[in-house]
Amino acid sequence: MRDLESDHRAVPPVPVTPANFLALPPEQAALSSAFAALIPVPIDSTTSFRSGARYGPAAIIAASAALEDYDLELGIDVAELGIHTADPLEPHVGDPEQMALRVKLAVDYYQGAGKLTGVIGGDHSAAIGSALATLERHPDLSVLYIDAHADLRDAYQGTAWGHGSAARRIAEHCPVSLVGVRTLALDEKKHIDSTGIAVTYWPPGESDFPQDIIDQLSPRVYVSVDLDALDPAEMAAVGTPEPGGMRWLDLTNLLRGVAEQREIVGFDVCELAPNEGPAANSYTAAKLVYKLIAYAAIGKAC
Ligand SMILES: [Mn+2]
Repeated sequence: MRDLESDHRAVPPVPVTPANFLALPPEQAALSSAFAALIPVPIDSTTSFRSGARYGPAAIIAASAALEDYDLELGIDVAELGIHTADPLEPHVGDPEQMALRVKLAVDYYQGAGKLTGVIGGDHSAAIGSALATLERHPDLSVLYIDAHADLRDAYQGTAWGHGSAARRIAEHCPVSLVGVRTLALDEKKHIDSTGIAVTYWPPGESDFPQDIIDQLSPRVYVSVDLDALDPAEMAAVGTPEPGGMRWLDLTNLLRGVAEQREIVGFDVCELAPNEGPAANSYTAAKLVYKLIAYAAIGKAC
């Protein structure tokens, strides 16, 4: 009989698929040597239309096993960077504010270990704690908030800490640039007009995309992505799909430009509701997480 007590990495002597992002072997998934740490946040209790974003993190991690480690665009092996996948946070379903605090503490923990920290949602309320933790570490931070919606409601459905208020809560503390917006409430439009908060509506019209957006950002940037910013043709599996959205290359060209001209110091990718659309959408979401890590890494190198 083998002694499993002394064998903390007991695996059978056959190939296995590790249940972490990119299905990395232990040496590439270890926190100590990883460039990035990913925190799954499986919440959707503040979702207003189609729920199911709680299944997003698991679907993204499962789909990521099919991604190639080598990134053709950048010419780097993303797995070589080292990516640690944390255990999923336990949802606090009693109080969205407490959940935001829980995310903030978790992000601060991994940032304190020197890791590029990414949150995998879950609904977009996960961005609040993540962005605010990053702001405490980088007081000159600005937030690039990519979303079909403005998320500027002071409160919605009885909470000020839900996904409809995420940009509003963050913008109370640091500059926010909204990108991709194509639907909003009158109160949100009035708030934009009275505060002058930067919004790039979609499509971006005559503006110099993406440079005009990059020019709005401070040297260190937190990137928050609600996947509904993408057009439903490429991303239908979201709680609130909105036609007329960004295409994959619009989004990745923007993010690459930000990484080259600024420093990406944290991010979230939220709102995948995998049961609401094609399985291909989970793969797209996983690839976006992968691209954000890769862009942040090459940005640091240049
Ligand atoms: Mn949205």
